[in-house]
Amino acid sequence: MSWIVRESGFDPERIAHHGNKFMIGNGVLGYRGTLEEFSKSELTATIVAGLYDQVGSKWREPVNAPNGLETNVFWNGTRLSVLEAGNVATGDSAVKSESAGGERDRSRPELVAHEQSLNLRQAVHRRRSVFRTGDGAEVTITSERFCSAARTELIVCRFTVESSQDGELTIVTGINGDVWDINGPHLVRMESGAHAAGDDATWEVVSLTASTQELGLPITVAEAAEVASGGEHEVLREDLSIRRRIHVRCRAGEPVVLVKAVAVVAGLEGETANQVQAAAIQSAREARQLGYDRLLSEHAEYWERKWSASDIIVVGDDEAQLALRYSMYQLHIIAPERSEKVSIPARGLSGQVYKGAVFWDTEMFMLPFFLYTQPEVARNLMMYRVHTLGGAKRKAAEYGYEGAFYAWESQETGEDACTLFNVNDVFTGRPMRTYFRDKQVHISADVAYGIWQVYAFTGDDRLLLDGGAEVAWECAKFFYSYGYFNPRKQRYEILDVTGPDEYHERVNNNAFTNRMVKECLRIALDAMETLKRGNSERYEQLLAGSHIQPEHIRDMYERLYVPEPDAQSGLIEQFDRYYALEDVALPQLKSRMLHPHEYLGGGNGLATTTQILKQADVVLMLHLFKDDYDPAIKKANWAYYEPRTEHGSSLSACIYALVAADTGSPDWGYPYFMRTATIDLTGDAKQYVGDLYIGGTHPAANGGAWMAAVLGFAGLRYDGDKAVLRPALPSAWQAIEFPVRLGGGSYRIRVSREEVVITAHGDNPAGLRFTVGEGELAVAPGQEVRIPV
Ligand code: IFM
Repeated sequence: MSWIVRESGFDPERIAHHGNKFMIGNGVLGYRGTLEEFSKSELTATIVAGLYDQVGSKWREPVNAPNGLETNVFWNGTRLSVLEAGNVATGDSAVKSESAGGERDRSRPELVAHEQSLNLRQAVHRRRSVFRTGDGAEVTITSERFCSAARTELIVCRFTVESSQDGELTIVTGINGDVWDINGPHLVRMESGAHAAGDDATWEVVSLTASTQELGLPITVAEAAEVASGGEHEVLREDLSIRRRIHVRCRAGEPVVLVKAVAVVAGLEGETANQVQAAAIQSAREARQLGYDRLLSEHAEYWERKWSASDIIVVGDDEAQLALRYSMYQLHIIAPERSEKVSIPARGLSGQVYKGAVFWDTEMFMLPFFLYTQPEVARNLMMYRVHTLGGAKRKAAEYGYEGAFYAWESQETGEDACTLFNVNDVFTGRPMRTYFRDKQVHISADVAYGIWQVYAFTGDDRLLLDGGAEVAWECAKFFYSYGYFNPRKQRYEILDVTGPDEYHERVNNNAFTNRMVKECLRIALDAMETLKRGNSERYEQLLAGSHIQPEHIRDMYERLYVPEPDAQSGLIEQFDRYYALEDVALPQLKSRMLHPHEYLGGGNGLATTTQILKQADVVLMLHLFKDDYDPAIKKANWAYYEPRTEHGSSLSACIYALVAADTGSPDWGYPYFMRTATIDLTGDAKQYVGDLYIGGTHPAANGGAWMAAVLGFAGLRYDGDKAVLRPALPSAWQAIEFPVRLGGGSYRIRVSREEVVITAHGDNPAGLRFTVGEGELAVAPGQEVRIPV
């Protein structure tokens, strides 16, 4: 049961939310959970990872590929669509669409049942809609689709129509290039093609090829479609689409099955339009030959492997179980398993929101899931930062600094897609000056931190030698040039920054930022030592000609000011003079709002003069550097900052869950965990900032849910040498069980109220030391160890 996410009934108000909730993907393609009869008005989208375009001076964003799954059904000439059905009669949110007199319009089909579901285990989306037509027939449409994990250019769909009566069935299916864009249109020179498959010209592959406006990158969507029982076919071409009309005489009780294999291939590595087109057509043809069942079973095999590396069992809490699996599902469908040239955008592959850009979300919120379950993906994510170092160096130079200042919103080259005016004022419609791009300097420290995490976890110095050390070094140089040496206090300070709490821009000595910078400097020094040993030539090159040398970085590391807990209260001030701001309660602040979407930060935002923060800031620091602070300090700061936190970012709640678990108060943390884990199930997240639509999926929260469960409630930590388990299960949970990869070995860990059980895989290269409670033990390959708690 806990593998299925299901919604019954059709509510037009929930189309956009369901588009996110029922997404499928394979890390290369993301396909929104819309229905086959939907078009751009319902926000259909096929997002290709790493393919971006800019039209004129509009925002640069991901390209939405032509929709190859579009399918419309006509029963005796009448379209069967949930959008046009006269009456909906299922589910809590059923919509009654009746004529003015309350009478049903009998000429229109009636939607008598509708359901959408996701099978998380196999990553398959299903829909079932039952229509009653004017002539009394009951026609059931079912579809099943997946983005193949085995063939990552492929989306496969099986679409079935079955009727209670004989009738004329027309299916119009094909590729629609008239797509939803926020800042498009991105695709030009669209050309359709129909290609005979071998000797049998009836079942040809159809294709749409186009190129992006800015870089002229080619993309082809090719579709092979087949109705097992045959029928009459006709190809229909329009300017922006190619479809086929399939006419079938339908017999009562005999399903008509259409199988579609849609290949989406883009020229990301310099391929020509011809090459891209040939590859897409070839892929669609091969898929057609293999058939739906083979394609599904090879796809499902991949997913079995993903789940065996990551699935978590929560005993005693079905809701949490499903939400946690769903969170991991969302991460799996966007993970770049086979590419180190792309990372994970803040809204995954769910559309063009946030410009498809990669934020610090990846390093700080998603990376741990991959580190502990699929370290090779974690390495890919960090190699993306190595490949985009050029963009980061250009950004630092643009602002007059040394080293690497990573993009706040990074796309494929590392150039910053973040604009200086990133939010619109809802009152005037005018763009507002925001300082995300210029002042969230912590991004460079977050990147270095991520690189070090991968190195420390895997114990493999290749990432450092393959460019990771250079990244860390360049980030440290950036901070050295950005920092300020206060001669009076004889310390380095970091002035004029924006920390995680974006409502307070341009502050001095943000505790989180300063602590992260300190860590970055340490990482750079250590990473450079590794580089010196592994590639002394490169080490010398990096230092040659630079006035910033390791001794400068060391000096800054040693004398950098990091705000300390107050001796009496234990509180850490978020930034200089934070306590001088108005201490208003959150509901009171909200009562001052004049518009539900008004932005609380920026120049005049209501929160800027108050202590209300957008998201975890000091508390995030306490989570990342947990060994540096006593439990009493963590508790005091949690208690102080939580009521002042709006949780206006989806990155916030999980951190409060983690720190609550860390301080032995898992029940405090549980509601924050649930909020994080259900964010894409409920759709209860901020949809607007100013007038900017920010809806989509929330991979950082998905990663946060995993962190809260495994690092928080199970209390697991691994520093590259030994693992520590300090469980703090919430009352609702009897046990949690999960697999992890630590130090190159595979382990299964079960934490219950009575005991911790650690099982090491027989093929592990070596044993590993675990600390559980007060005790320490070594777990040898193949060994199962039980420790009472
Ligand atoms: O990176 C976050 C930021 O911390 C808050 N605003 C949204 C961004 C993307 O998730």
